[in-house]
Amino acid sequence: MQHKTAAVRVITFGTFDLFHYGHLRLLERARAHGQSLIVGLSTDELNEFKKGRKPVYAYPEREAILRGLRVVDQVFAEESLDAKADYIREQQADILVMGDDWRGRFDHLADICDVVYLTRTPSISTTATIERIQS
Ligand code: C2G
Repeated sequence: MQHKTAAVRVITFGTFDLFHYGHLRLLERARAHGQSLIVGLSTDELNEFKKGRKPVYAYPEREAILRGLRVVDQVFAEESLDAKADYIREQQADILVMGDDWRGRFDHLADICDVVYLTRTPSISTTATIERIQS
């Protein structure tokens, strides 16, 4: 896809709860696809819907962590999994980047932006970390 503007805007989505190395690598690699990175941060309610539990860190804390990162330029609330096309248009994003646990799930958005799936960092996840601490 041709990008008309020089500054390519990358968008990604997630909860980023118990922020870890896999999250950082995903954001760094996403940012490397353009000149700015916008994160659609799942609300606490959306995470409960996705994963069946409240995030450990509430939205304002997760948002503050992301805003503190050099690679993140903008953060907004992702309230629905099905509103990606609207969010992409609103944010004027050129490329959607997601971890490859979502491979194929967003291919239908390829008519409004490029869609890129990145390999997940192995052996680390929020769920595994919660389980490890509990046991
Ligand atoms: N991730 C990764 N490596 C890991 C763990 C996570 O690359 N070891 C990536 C995920 O693939 C995702 C991002 O980090 O792209 C954020 O992960 P989550 O917070 O688990 O996000 P998720 O629940 O997949 O939310 O609309 C889609 C969702 O909101 C995505």
